[in-house]
Amino acid sequence: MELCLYTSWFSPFARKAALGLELKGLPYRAVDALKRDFRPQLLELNVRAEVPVLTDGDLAIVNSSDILQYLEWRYPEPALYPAAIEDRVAARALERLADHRFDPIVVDCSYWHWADRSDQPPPGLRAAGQRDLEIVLGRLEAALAPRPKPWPFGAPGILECAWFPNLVAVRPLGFTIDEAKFGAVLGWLAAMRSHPVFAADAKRTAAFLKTSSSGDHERKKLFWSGDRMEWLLARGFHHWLVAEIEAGRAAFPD
Ligand SMILES: N[C@@H](CCC(=O)N[C@@H](CS)C(=O)NCC(=O)O)C(=O)O
Repeated sequence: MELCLYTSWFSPFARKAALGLELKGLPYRAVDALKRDFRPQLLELNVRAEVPVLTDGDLAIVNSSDILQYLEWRYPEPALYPAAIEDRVAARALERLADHRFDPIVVDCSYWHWADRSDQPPPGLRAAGQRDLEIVLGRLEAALAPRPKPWPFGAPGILECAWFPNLVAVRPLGFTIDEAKFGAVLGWLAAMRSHPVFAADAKRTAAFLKTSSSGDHERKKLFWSGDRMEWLLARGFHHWLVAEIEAGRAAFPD
């Protein structure tokens, strides 16, 4: 049966699912599902029109965490989850930290680097981003520091899949990660960067960014959902978001 990943090499969550497939050594077909002309088909697979979606024969699995869990059930070896139950709980908690706290900050601050817009970020956004990234990285550092090196749970798995795509983007986006404060995080990032699966992922995304065009992909209207809106609202950027909506520059899940 063919595995097919509906993806975008620009999406941290789609890359997370792809990394899971690749760590398991599973061959799959990749479809660029955020291409404008693919939208009707993507809506059939996922009512929210979000990537990633994995199909395995007749089964369609939506949502990156569900995809990693499915892969583990269906193709158990090599494992993406730690063996010990308490480590599984810890790894899932750190996966959620990446998905729900880290991703919104990185993505919300990234728009001025790739979207089709000529303005500047709202005043204070980047400073709020740096401050909150440090809070989240502090939590990650505290969790990683006492654990084995280079892989906190013995081998790369759900933790690395969830963190790598956004963590590798932090410095290129102009944020700082202080070596004195975040030594365990930076050592772990270096280990991922030199692992063939993660190195290939970073290369693929860089190549995608060079070739993708606003003709093929939406770059004017930003897609807003859940935690990415929550972070903006919680940090007082609600007026900016409302202005984006009123200017017709916001899209939402159907
Ligand atoms: N909770 C979902 C989030 C997926 C998500 O936010 N996908 C974004 C890309 S990172 C998306 O497809 N957005 C639609 C768009 O940009 O048109 C997951 O973990 O898979």
